[in-house]
Amino acid sequence: MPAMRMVNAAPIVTVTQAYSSQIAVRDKTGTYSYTELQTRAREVAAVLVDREGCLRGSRIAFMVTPGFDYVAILWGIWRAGAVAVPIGLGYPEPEIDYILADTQAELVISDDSHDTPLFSLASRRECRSLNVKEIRSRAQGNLPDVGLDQPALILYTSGTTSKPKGVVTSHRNITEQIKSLVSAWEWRQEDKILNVLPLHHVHGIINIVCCALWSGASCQFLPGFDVTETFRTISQGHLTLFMAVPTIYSKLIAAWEQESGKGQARFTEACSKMRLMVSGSAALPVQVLEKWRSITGHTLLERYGMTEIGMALSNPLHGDRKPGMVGFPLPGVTVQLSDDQGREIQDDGISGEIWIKGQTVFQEYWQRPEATRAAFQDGWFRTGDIAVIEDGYYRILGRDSIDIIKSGGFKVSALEIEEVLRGHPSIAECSVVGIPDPEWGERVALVAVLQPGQSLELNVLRGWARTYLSKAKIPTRLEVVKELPRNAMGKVVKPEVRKLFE
Ligand code: MCA
Ligand code: AMP
Repeated sequence: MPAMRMVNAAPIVTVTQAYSSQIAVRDKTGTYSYTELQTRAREVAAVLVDREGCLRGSRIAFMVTPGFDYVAILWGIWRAGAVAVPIGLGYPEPEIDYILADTQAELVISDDSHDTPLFSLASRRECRSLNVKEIRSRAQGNLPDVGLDQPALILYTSGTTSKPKGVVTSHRNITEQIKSLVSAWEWRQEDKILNVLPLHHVHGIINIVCCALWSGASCQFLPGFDVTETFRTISQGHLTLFMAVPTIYSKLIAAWEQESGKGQARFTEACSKMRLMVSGSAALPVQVLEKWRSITGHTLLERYGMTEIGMALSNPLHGDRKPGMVGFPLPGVTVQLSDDQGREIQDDGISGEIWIKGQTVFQEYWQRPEATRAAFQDGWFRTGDIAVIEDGYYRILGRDSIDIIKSGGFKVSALEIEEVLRGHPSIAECSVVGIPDPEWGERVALVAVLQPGQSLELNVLRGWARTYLSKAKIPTRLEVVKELPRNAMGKVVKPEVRKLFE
């Protein structure tokens, strides 16, 4: 086995040493230069190594508000040689606990806004806790070298199994994902981007934060998405780039429509000054693309990606962006459409599964060798997404599994939701499907057979589910039926379940 290539620090950390006094991060606490970010990240790493000793490969889970502290913690974890596990900030206790247990996290880090219930869950697992405030040190101790093929990040993604899987990417994977996008979208030092996305997914972490910082650009953070605040910040007119999921564009369109003529004009002018606006994580409805173009003059650049592979396909920065299409392979990414025998489809107009190869592709599912093996064939990662090529552009047609739902840009598993909802005292049997929705892409819809003598209101169910499921997984539609549609084998027929909502 060849020796792992070692570097002084993760490439994203090293590259930015050149940018010293430029503004790296703006958040509600202030404005921070690259030097300040480097210093704080080193401080975080020094404290971690000092307290914990050798951290190579240790999983450190964290819940920190997007902003300067978040980036410093992420980089500090990487400088200390550990593996970063960002947890969704709105997650209910069982979802947090699942990640702590699955990663066997050795340490959790949090700010004041998120230490409850994280620290108590951690202590039950004999996992140590650290508040961002406690990280104050003048320690200048030696930090370890970092192997490029060392695991860097574990992000949780839902799939066709009932529980989410940890997707492990190395420093090399992350570096290649960043380089591909920086080159394709011509990121530059003058860029200013706003992040409103959650930072436990590739879209926010890699496409926005890491690409901006790799390029010496500046990244402004809102603590989370808030349509009024996002509208106001964009309207200030200082941004050059914006990236979001289709649901956010829909919400901004609705906000624009509510504005006075003056407010509309200011927003329109601010957007028209930007150089690029990108949509991804879910299919961008053509009506949203067209409405956005009529408001801002921008044809949104739609691209396609996945947690396991970063970004794979993109409409061009220069050239025709085709509505309903996701463009063509990004630099460094090899893509093929495969038929069900695993043969490459050569002809335009014939659909197949998207298969991906390249150094952007993840290493493995955390501690799931079987799932990892099943995800690859002949060295290709099988995405499960079905597409067709038309005039050289890929068009996504859907997924091979009805149990995967994309809602608000979050991927959720119908099986995971069903398992939780079967625990509701009024529910005897249930089936969950995604139904198309113009705002959310898909909505989570529940069909339930009730226990004898029971009744069930959607609002009551939603209130109950909040304890166990994050927002995107909680059903917003409910049909109560006498029995679930089943085939001769007794299996629930999900297309029939979907029809109940038509
Ligand atoms: C929230 N609500 C929903 C949903 N989510 N209703 C239906 N479907 C949903 N999915 C409800 C809440 O329960 C609440 O209702 C109300 O909407 C407001 O909730 P809130 O969370 O405040 O909504 P929001 O802030 O407006 O959130 C919408 C959002 C969010 C900003 C679009 O979903 C989001 O951040 N999405 C981005 C996800 C993302 O980054 N994906 C990237 C992963 P009530 O008021 O009744 O309680 S994919 C990826 O990384 C790959 C690689 C890729 O290709 O990019
Ligand atoms: P995730 O697992 O959360 O990383 O979500 C990845 C999935 O989002 C992909 O497998 C696709 O199904 C979907 N996706 C991402 N971008 C697009 C897009 N532009 N159009 C349609 N689906 C997309």
